Amino acid sequence: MRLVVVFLWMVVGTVLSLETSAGSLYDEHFPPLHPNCTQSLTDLILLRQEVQLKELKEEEKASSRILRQIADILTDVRNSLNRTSISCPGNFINFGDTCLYLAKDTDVTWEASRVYCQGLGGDLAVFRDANEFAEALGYVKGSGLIGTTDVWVGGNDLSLEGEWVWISGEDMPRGTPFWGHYNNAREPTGGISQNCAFLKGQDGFTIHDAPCDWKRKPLCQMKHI
Ligand SMILES: [Ca+2]
Repeated sequence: MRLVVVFLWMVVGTVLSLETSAGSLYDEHFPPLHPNCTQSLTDLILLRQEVQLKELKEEEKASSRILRQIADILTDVRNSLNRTSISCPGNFINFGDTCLYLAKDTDVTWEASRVYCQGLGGDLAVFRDANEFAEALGYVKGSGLIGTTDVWVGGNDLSLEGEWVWISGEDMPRGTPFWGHYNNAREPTGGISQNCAFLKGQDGFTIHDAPCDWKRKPLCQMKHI
């Protein structure tokens, strides 16, 4: 009987010991959840969503940028097609929104040049800005003229000495790059004896003033038809 009691005591002791040991092992490998664990998990999910949203926004920005670039390219293509589809009559050549024609075989006075150009449906050329002036100069210089050739354009101070205006009614610009030099002085320098504007070949086809009854070649201009 005593042996049985001792044996049972040993079994109970072993079981209690095993339970204590198993509890320690469980706690060691599966620590209890931290009170903030749920909060941390939520924060992690939110952070991940925030990153994904940021990436989506960046992709959206890139897509918008590409669409804008495509739109710009299409606009350029359309403008280019419009330009090439614009026609100029006869010997006129397209420059911007106007047509130019240099009558290389005609030498007439300034007034006669206007009549000549008007007979073709235009008038003497005027330049609204430096770009138009540069385009016209490129055309004149590339026309195969000798360097001493002079060309009438549509500017004058016939109405009021010193008040240079285009035949279209606008004031003519002064200085560079339009007007050239004569005897180291900036044109116009001719006073009351020189009231009509021409492109002087010997001065890089810049504008000079001259007596209106001199004979030069007309640079005609007309709007697109
Ligand atoms: Ca004058």
